[in-house]
Amino acid sequence: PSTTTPLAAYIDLAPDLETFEHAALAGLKSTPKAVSAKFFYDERGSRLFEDICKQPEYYPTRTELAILEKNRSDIARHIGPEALVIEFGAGALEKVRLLLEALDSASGFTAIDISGDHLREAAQELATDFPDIPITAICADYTSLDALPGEANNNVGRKVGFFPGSTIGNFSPQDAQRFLGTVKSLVGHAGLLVIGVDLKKDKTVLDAAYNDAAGITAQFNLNLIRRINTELGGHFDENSFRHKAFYNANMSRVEMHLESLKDQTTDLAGHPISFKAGETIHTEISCKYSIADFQDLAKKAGWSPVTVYTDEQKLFSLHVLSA
Ligand code: AVJ
Repeated sequence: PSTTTPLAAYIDLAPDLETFEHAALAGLKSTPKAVSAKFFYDERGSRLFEDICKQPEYYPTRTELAILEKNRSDIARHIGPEALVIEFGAGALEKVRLLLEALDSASGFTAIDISGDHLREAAQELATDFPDIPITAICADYTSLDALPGEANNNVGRKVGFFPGSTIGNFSPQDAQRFLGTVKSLVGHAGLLVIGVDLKKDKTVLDAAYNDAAGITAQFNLNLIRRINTELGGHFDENSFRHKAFYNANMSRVEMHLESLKDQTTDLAGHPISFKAGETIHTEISCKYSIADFQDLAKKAGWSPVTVYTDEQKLFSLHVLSA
């Protein structure tokens, strides 16, 4: 019979539905229309994102995993013993396994994610595979978390933020700087941050990565319309919108939009929302940085670059920063 190790704690700080309704309404009433990428991640959205990571065009996940695998003992040396690792936007928790295996002692691991059930399942599996490490799961919007709950503070060694996947790219550079500052205060004195950052590159590679041939990224993007319909009682016709993603070189970012295929007026909780044919809802930015640009941004937030790893093709970077 299989046995499972219980989580040290599951802490539910989930934002309520009202937050999504409020943000969706405000975003759809403004010009241009925009809804934050964090609302992609319900249970289905989290699963679709994991499918994206397996698509041949989507290079970030496998590249970052290879960088992590190759350099994890060096990273572990920087981290030292008895650390508490805190992951922001934890998802499937595949990457942190490589890190936890390399650390010969860790005083704990805390995973924070907005998608609660998904997080709980992934954290439970991790706890079972790493029975000696107390594992805490926090369901929360980490972009508005300014302190760790008490249970997540029982570390002996340093606190280490772990933010892989280039999720930092979802923030504008200005918001990224602010978030990096928040993480610095969360990890405190002697803290570290291990952060994955996608690198600037050829437009054709980026356009392909966000327009996979199997159409998974399109389904992921359109999942926002599903959520608006099922959770907020919207009346959007999913088939009258299409996925649109492209690299905007001037802004060094990939943009995802949902484009209306016709003039239409839809309804969201009694509010009419009108679209012109070709008008879009801006749903995501994914900012790309050079190594030097990202280090400059981190320095502006008070971090000191320790080291940076990359792959041979210079597709992706993994930075170690110290507080
Ligand atoms: C999870 C934000 C890193 O921007 O590449 C993947 C999300 N969107 N394909 C990214 C995403 C479309 C992803 N991040």
